[in-house]
Amino acid sequence: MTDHAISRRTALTSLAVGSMGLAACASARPAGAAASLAPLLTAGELGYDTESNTYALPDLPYAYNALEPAIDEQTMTIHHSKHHAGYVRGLNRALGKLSEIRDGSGDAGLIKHWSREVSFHGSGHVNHALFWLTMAPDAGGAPDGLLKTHIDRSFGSFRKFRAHFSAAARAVEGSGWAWLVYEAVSGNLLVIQGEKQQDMMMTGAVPLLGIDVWEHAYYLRYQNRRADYVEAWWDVVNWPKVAELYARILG
Ligand code: MN3
Repeated sequence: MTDHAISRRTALTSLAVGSMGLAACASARPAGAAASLAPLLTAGELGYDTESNTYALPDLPYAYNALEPAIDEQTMTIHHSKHHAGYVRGLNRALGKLSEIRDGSGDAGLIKHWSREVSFHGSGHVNHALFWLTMAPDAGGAPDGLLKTHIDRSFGSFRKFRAHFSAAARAVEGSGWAWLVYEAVSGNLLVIQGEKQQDMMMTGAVPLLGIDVWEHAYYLRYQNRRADYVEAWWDVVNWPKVAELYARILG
């Protein structure tokens, strides 16, 4: 181990996990890991229509009650049909307003506002599309194959990864997400926190798996008990889908 690696590991160990925004053990890029990033979700998975250049709310790949008891039917229904739909609507609206500004018919003074709207609603749309796809009924457990190998390499073990991820999710301040992301330069998998839909994200890092810890994601069933929601969520993580997304990134 190099001095650099030792000092990095020492620094990481000294961090309180609860306040950790970003951490991973040092490791070389895994064999086969591409340095450039391929698109993660497909146009179909994002409801993108080339003709109209707009996004539509993708259907859930399962019924609203399919993730019971971890996530209840009413929460899923409102979350998908109201909250997620709102992000899609907000993204299309903001893109339209920016198009009007380019055409000269819009209010150029609002370019900052609509740009921020694209960031927030666009991230909200992608985050939720990814969230639904990476959950499934009768799921959970642990990953296998290449993803398991790379989780072990980046975090020490699946158990350590899960503890780190759960602690990050519990500790998100206010509304946000905990993410498992792939960072192409190092080839490491990292756990990071996101606030709102896009704040505190890491440029170039590609999310593979995230948990929505906005109160709208759990409050009906769990009220203030976010930790219980996070624990139950592991039972519905769709590892085969996460592995599929990881394979897309590695190309
Ligand atoms: Mn949400």
